[in-house]
Amino acid sequence: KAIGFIDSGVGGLTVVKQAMKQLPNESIYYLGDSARCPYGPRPKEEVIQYTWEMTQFLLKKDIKMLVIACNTATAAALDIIRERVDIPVIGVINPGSRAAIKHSKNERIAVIGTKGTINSDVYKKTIKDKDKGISVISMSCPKFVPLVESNQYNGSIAKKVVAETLNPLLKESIDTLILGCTHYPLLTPLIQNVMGPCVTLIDSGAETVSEVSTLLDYFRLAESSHNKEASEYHFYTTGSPKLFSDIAENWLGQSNF
Ligand code: DGN
Repeated sequence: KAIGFIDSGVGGLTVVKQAMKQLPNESIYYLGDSARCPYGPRPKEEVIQYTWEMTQFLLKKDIKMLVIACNTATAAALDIIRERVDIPVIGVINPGSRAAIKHSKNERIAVIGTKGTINSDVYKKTIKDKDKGISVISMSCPKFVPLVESNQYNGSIAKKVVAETLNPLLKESIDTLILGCTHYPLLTPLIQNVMGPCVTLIDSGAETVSEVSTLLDYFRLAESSHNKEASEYHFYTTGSPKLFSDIAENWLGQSNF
């Protein structure tokens, strides 16, 4: 059985990339809802409905675990999806928050994400819940996702947009920045360049996959290494297959999408 990953578009591929690296014996089903991306500005009820529709699609593939590889969908729908299905469901917000707390030395963390994620205040609540002393500065970056979805994430326009958007964060003396949207790791070189080498970027994908790995062991769902050759990857998009495969090939370094 495979692990299912869902996202509003190509962003969840940043989590899949970590899964391919950390869990090479596991098969993957991925669904990206690029036709309805971005989810960020949509009302919560709509995000819940779309997340449920994606979940139902992957349940038909007989998955053993579901990763909501989208912060906006995690913020809106994680609890509801968990109630509705009988397989383990993992979101990206808790693992990212934990990693940020672990890394920050000066206890000043910023989180960037979509309007939906930032307005929900979920990162602030999750971090404060674990450590009240930490300051959390939040900022939405609505221009970032369209750059990634249109495969323009490393050109000169992206460079300018990232520099202008993140400029207000430079005066905040943060030492840790959570990439609170799974699309943002594709912009990592540009974001790191603006923030400087003293700021650690947290990509919740890697942390999320560590959590997936622990849960696979706990529920005795992990595939054995004998299955390594048998691991299969299946990708679906509601949007343009060509655009999806261009981005996926480039990002995952594999062909045949
Ligand atoms: N990748 C999604 C996230 O992590 O929030 C959001 C993309 C979007 O729909 N704007």
